[in-house]
Amino acid sequence: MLRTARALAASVALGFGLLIVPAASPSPAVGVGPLPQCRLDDILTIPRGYDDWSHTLVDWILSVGPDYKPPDLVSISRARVTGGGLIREVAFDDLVAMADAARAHGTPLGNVSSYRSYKTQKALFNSYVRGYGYNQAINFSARPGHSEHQLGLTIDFAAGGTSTFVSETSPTGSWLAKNAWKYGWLMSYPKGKQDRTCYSYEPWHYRYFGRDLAAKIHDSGLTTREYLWSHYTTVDPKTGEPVSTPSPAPSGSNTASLAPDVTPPAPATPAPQPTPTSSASEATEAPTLPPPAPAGTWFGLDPPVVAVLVAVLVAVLVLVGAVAARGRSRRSTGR
Ligand code: DAL
Ligand code: ZN
Repeated sequence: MLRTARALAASVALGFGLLIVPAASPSPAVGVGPLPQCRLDDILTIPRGYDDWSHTLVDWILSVGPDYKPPDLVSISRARVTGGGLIREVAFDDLVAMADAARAHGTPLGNVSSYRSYKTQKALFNSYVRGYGYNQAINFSARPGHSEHQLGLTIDFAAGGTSTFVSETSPTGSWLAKNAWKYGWLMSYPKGKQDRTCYSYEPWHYRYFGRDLAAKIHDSGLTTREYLWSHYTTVDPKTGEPVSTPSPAPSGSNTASLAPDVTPPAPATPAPQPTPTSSASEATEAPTLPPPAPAGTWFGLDPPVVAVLVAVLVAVLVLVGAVAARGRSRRSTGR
């Protein structure tokens, strides 16, 4: 019995031990830099005109607001990328070129999720909050208004014909990591850079910048967030006030093409909000998928849950072994 108790304690300890386990670049304004710390806020980003697409920044702090909906969304399947969904027409030709090159290499592209409206992002974020809790969800899902998917310039890639996010070790993910920048696309949340991007590693999430700007960002070695803050973003990250720009304003940053102005929503609170349902067309074009297994989870389960499951499993195995051994010992002693 003592042996069984010891084995049980060991198995529980083992369980918990596992816990350890081709658009021209816009003329640069002078971005406000230095890079602000990751902080949850709801400041309207500047610039955010629909013509400012290549240098509009959304992150933990900056939002495009609920009414931002790009006017030129087109179907991704026309680029012979599987999975449906929508992308801005400004990104379409380079998506076709990249998809053709990927196919020629033997690694055709698929789309898991692309344009998402404010409403769809809100439903998605809230579903993650329900599944993982607010403090985890903010590391891998943008709050509504803060997602690059709402810009209509972003694709979460899969291998063609599948709906599983690529990893950088998969043939398709590795091809993208090496070549996407040549076609104007960059991975927004690379490995080991969460202190700068605010989000955990997403080897499938690529945003379009146009070939010129993507090449500059790629060559700089900076993350896209760092580059945009230091070169183009002209809003004070604390006050939300515009910051004056001594050099020529970025192209298209005049008010004529400014996306709808909105009152910034109230600062985020940890309380999850009720989930609205997506419209049928959004559901078709930008399906809300079951939560992926974000970095730091095992098969979609939180580490503490996995640890407890493993501990229970090991304990059951030990108990079964102990009972069997006892039965054998009784038989051998004739009792
Ligand atoms: N997963 C990224 C951060 C998004 O929700 O836009
Ligand atoms: Zn994404």
